[in-house]
Amino acid sequence: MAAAPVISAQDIAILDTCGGDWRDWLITNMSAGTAIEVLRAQMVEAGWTPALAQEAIAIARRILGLDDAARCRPYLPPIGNIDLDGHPIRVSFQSLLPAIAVCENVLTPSECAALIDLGHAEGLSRSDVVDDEGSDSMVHPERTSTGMAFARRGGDLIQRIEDRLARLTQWPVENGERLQMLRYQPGEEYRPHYDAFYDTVGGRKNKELGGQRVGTVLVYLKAPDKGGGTAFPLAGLTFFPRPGTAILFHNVDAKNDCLAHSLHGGMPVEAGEKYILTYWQRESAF
Ligand code: PD2
Ligand code: ZN
Repeated sequence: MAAAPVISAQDIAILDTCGGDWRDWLITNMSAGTAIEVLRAQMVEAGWTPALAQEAIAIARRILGLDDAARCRPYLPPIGNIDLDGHPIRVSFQSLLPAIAVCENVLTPSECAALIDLGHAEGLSRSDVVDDEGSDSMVHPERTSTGMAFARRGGDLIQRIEDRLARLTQWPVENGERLQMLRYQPGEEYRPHYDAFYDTVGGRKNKELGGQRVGTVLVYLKAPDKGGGTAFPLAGLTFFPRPGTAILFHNVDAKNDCLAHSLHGGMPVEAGEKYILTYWQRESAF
């Protein structure tokens, strides 16, 4: 058994620098796997000096027994403007539990249209889900969209988008699954679910190569006329599709197990059509 961490009175005093509530806040969000840069930015904004925030973060990590590997997950940029080699992106929303960032203009209108055309040219079929019993995947009433998956590095457009999403999240492109394009017609939905693999026969089999699905990027390509929002029921959040806007979030806690608060779903489309690009990011290259 690992030795219990040694926590001194001085450590506790540092955690309580800005009042006792910060200790719970830090431990809760760190257990949930929130990226350290995000925690640090919030603390500094609330009045912590950067040095003390860094020390408090290190103490909380020691209390939770987190090693360096536990910290690794896709970066979620804080609210503000980003320039990715001349491509401007606006981060307009951020939450901590689960860690979510909403980024506008991740794809341009012409990229959205080109992806839809390319997806259709390759052909759509009924979407599937992971089979927890062991076979690879299965059609299930919880996911009624149609869709397809683009080959990794499959052409200039796909490469450019994979590279942009990898740069935005500072997560290796080799860890990304194939980009999937999904189409939802009226009545179609993806009921609330987790993107992370469970500890089941099927989940463990999927993790053999590439490990856990630590992050998800959803990019809206076309908005429906009504319905079709992406909901996080345990966080009380719903995002409505806007073409080009991406929702980035973490699926796992600090130990890379499925994070309860990451429960999310695509609400039924009520009128029109919704198109979305899904990019699941793994723990390691595969
Ligand atoms: O289409 C959506 O809004 C949606 C919601 C939840 C897509 C996914 N999950 C997914 O593809 O994982
Ligand atoms: Zn999902």
